Amino acid sequence: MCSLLIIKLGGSAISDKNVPKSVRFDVIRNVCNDIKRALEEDNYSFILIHGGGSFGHPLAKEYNLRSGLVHPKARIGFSKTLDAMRELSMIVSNELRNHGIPVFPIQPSAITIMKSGSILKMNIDVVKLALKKGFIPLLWGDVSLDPEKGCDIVSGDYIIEFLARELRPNKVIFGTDVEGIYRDPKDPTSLIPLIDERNLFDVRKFLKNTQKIDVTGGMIEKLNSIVRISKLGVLVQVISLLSSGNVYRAIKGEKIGTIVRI
Ligand code: IP8
Repeated sequence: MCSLLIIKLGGSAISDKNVPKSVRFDVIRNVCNDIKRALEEDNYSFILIHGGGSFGHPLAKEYNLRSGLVHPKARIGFSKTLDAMRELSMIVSNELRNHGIPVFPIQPSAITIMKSGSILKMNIDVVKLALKKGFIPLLWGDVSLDPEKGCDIVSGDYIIEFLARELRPNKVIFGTDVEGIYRDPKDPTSLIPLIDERNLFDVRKFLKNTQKIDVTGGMIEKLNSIVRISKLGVLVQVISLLSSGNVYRAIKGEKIGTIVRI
């Protein structure tokens, strides 16, 4: 049976969050090489999800899109953010295709409705059929409509959680700009190799004191999402995309970064 893996290309790894619309092509190309290599060796199915990075987050913040259609120019801001994310996804899909990977970009804002901060509906029929027909679906953190407050931001992590619930992948790999989850992000020796129910409470406590926040939450929000995925019985691994070969290693089951098994 062919394994299904969902891989997140974190926005802070594939772009520089401090420089608007900046792209780390070297990081994207490393990921492409790793996926290509794995596909040449084995019969994997992949779904790729990328984050907002310096394309989505600054605009989402500027127009306060998590609060709904409240900013005087919220609709313009929504539309700008949507297109900024399409720009980034075009860059990612171009690179994947240049590496011979049959990517199928699927715009989340066209298939998703959010309500009260979570996904109310997401039509993933095309994602499922694309997989069956040998494509690699690519989705991304995006804007979304909300029937009550008007709009919201659908984080790539929410999309992953939704897909994990529906498709029960063999593994979810979160590619970030750090080696994994740390007890203290300033201390490189404090990487946590395994999070399970024995240390989860402590890890949550450490992260509450040290996290960085973006419009869709910081590491603690990510950890909550990871824990929910892990509770479905899906193996989760958090790795850095900045070191080349890491995605390949994680696909192959090497114990790098942080493994979460609750
Ligand atoms: O970086 C956020 O996606 P994330 C998407 O996966 C936008 O949380 C538009 C800010």
